[in-house]
Amino acid sequence: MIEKFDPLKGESLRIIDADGRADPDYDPKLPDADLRRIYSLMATTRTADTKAFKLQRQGRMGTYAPSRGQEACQVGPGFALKPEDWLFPYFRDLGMYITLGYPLATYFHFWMGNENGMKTPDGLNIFPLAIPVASQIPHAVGAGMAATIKKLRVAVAVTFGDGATSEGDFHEALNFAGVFKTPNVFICYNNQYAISVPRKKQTAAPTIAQKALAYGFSGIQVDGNDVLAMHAAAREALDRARAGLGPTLIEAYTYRLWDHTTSDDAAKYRDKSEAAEWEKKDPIDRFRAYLRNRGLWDETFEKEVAEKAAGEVEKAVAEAESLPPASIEDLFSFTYSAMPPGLKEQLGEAKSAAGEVLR
Ligand SMILES: Cc1ncc(C[n+]2csc(CCOP(=O)(O)OP(=O)(O)O)c2C)c(N)n1
Repeated sequence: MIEKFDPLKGESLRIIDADGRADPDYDPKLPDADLRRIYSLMATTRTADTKAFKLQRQGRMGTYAPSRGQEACQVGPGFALKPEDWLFPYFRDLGMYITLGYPLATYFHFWMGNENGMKTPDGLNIFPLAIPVASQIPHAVGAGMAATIKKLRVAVAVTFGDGATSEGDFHEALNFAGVFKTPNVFICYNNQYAISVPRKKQTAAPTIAQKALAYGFSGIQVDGNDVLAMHAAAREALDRARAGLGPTLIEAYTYRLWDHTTSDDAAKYRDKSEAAEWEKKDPIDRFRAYLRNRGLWDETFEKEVAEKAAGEVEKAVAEAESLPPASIEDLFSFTYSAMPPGLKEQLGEAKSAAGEVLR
């Protein structure tokens, strides 16, 4: 399927149309239970994301990067990953985390300022999320090369935004991936902005997907607000990676409905009418229409999903807030196994500024 959509011809994959009707040629034909589960995961992501935003405003969470509008491009591929695969995520990936079963309380704890929140529980192959833009992409390719050397039949997925594609790390990583035919799936959430920089100032190329061609492998642009399209594209790319057929770049064409982070004000650089147009393409509404057409959605189901999501989110917040808060040491402890003298000195300064005695 991936080869059928040529980014150079402006072709992109979309399965569910605006009325919630699926293209029978590309519908991945998931079992009903899976479809309902995907809806529930998207709804939980929306609920948790909204809660995180509010917690920041109440002073109960640090700076937070919201995922509103990007639930389909995160949950769709997350649902295609197998437990033995690896994920190298970045800071805007709540739906991935929820789909892969990362404890929400632990995730919230991270955004409350505690590095322990990035200690992935045993059994989950998720690297700590990257804040430095694009730095996770070479790491993912390295992991892909390691998997090949160890003859593991696993795929290694990595997520990043459109802004990351301007970093050297992106190009170096994709070049290695092409040359060494690594089992990577590169998922770019093209949400149209890198903070205030619009996509058209990021690259002169008409699509991000086509950048894969220069590195000798396939790229596909996908409607990132269509969860089935994102799932189908990711599933095929992950299967190909596991089978030793090399990497794929997936460009999820989507939109960040809220601010870049809680420290940003998108109204300063985006026209309100633009966001209003994208509100109409809400990925959860689209998938709900699809489920309704298939007789898999009604008000009772909606209520069940909403109550379950609210319950899980409230429980996670209570748990995260009961965990120990971050200490000053935590800000310094996680880069080096033995702290170099310069950092030790800064730790001392930070502690005395905070009125603590250096131990
Ligand atoms: C190496 C690096 N440079 C700059 C920043 C500051 N910064 C944080 S997010 C961001 C924009 C990222 O945009 P994009 O990659 O499109 O992802 P999005 O935030 O839109 O999901 C920048 C420049 C950073 N975190 N790391």
